[in-house]
Amino acid sequence: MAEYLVLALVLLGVLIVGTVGLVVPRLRRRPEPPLPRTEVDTRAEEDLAGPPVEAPESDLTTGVLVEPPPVIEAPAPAVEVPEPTAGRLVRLRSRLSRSQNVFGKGLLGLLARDHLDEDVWEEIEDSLIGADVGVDATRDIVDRLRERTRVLGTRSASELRALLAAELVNALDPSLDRSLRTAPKDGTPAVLLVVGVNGAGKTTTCGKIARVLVADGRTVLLGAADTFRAAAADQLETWGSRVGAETVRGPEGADPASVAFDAVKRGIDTGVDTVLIDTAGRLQNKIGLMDELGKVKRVVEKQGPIDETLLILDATTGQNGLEQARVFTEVVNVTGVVLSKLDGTAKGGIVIAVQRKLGIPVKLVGLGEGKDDLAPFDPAQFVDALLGTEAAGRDA
Ligand SMILES: Nc1nc2c(ncn2[C@@H]2O[C@H](COP(=O)(O)OP(=O)(O)O)[C@@H](O)[C@H]2O)c(=O)[nH]1
Ligand SMILES: [Mg+2]
Repeated sequence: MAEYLVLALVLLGVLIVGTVGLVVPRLRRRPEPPLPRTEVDTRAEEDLAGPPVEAPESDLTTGVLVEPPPVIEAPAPAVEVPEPTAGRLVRLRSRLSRSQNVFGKGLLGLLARDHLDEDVWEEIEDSLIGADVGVDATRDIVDRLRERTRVLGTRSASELRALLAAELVNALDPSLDRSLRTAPKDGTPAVLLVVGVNGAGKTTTCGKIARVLVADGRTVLLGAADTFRAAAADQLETWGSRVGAETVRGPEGADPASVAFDAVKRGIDTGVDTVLIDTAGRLQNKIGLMDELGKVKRVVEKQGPIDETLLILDATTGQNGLEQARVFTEVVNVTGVVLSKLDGTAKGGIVIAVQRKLGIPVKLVGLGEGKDDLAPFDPAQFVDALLGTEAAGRDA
C-alpha cells in the first residue's frame, strides 16, 4: 500500500516539474523586442527630417505592438530647374585649380626665364609629360614653341603666354565638331548611349546631361541598362525624377539589351525628344563586356540608329584609362568623349592625350560631383582656364 502511495507521489512530482519546464521558457520568450520598431524609427526620421518620432512601445502582456504614430508623407519634391549651360566652363574654371598649378604657374614660370636654354626646354617638356599631355603631343608643342620664340624677337610675359596658349589650343584641334546630337528627327527621339568602365561617372553624367537637356526645353527619358545592381537603376531614377524625366528599368539582373530596347520603345511611344541609355561597365571580363555592349547596340538599332555614343573617361586614371578606353572604341562607335573628374587631377593635359590617341573629340568635361558640374568642352576656354587667372591678369 505504502509502495503505491510513494509511486503516486513520484508521478505527481514528475508532472509538476514537466509542466513548469514547458511553461517557463514560453513566458521568457514572450517579450522579445518586436522587429518593426527600428524600421518605423528610421523611416520616420528620413521622411520627416524633423524631431525623431518616439518608438512605439510593445505591450509586454500581449506581445502585440502598440499601433505606431502615423508617418506623415513628405511632400513630393518639386521638379528642379537646372542651370543653363552657356558659360559653364568659364564659371567652373576655378575647379581646374590643381591643373592650373602645373600649366599656369609651372609652365609660364619656366617660359619667363631669362635664358630659354636646353635645360629649360627639357623642364618644359617634363612638365607637359607630367601633366599627362602625352609624349607625342608634348614633342609637337615644344618644337613649335621653340621655333616661334626663336623667330620672335621680344619675349614679354604676355607674348609667351599667348604663344603657349595658341599651341595648346592647336593641340586640341579646335576644328572638331563637339556638338551633341540630341535633337529628335522625324518625330522619333534621338538616342544616346553612355559607356565606360565602372566608376568612371556614367550614371552621374547621364543625370547631368538629362538636366542640361531639360534646361534647354527638351523632354528626356532615361534607360537603366546597368541591371547588375538595383542601386544603379535607383541612382539614375533619382537624377531623372529631380527634373521630371521618366526612367525605364528592369528587374535586377535583367538583360541590359532588353531594358535598352524597352527604353527606346517607351521614348518613341511617349514622344520624348531624347532617350539616354546608361550601361554597366564591368571590365573584369573584356569578352563578356564586349558581348553585352555589342548586343545593347544591335538591339537598340533595331528601332533606329544610335545618334551619339559617349565614352566616359575618368581623368584621374590618366594614361591607364586610355588603354581601357580602346576596348570600348572597338565594340561601339564612340562619337564623343566625356572627361569626368577633371576637378580631381593636376593632369589636365589628359584632354590633349585622349583626343590625340583616340581620335575622338572631347565633347563635355565633368568638373565636380554637383548636379550641374558638367560643361561643354571648348579648347580656347579650357586653355585659358588652365593657364589661370593670374597669368591672364598679367596680360592686362
Ligand atoms: N569630383 C568628381 N566626381 C565625379 C565626377 N563625375 C562623377 N563623379 C563621382 O564618381 C563616382 C562614380 O560615379 P558614377 O556615375 O556612379 O559612375 P559609373 O559607375 O560609371 O556609373 C561618384 O561618386 C560620382 O559622384 C566629376 O566630374 N568630378
Ligand atoms: Mg553607373
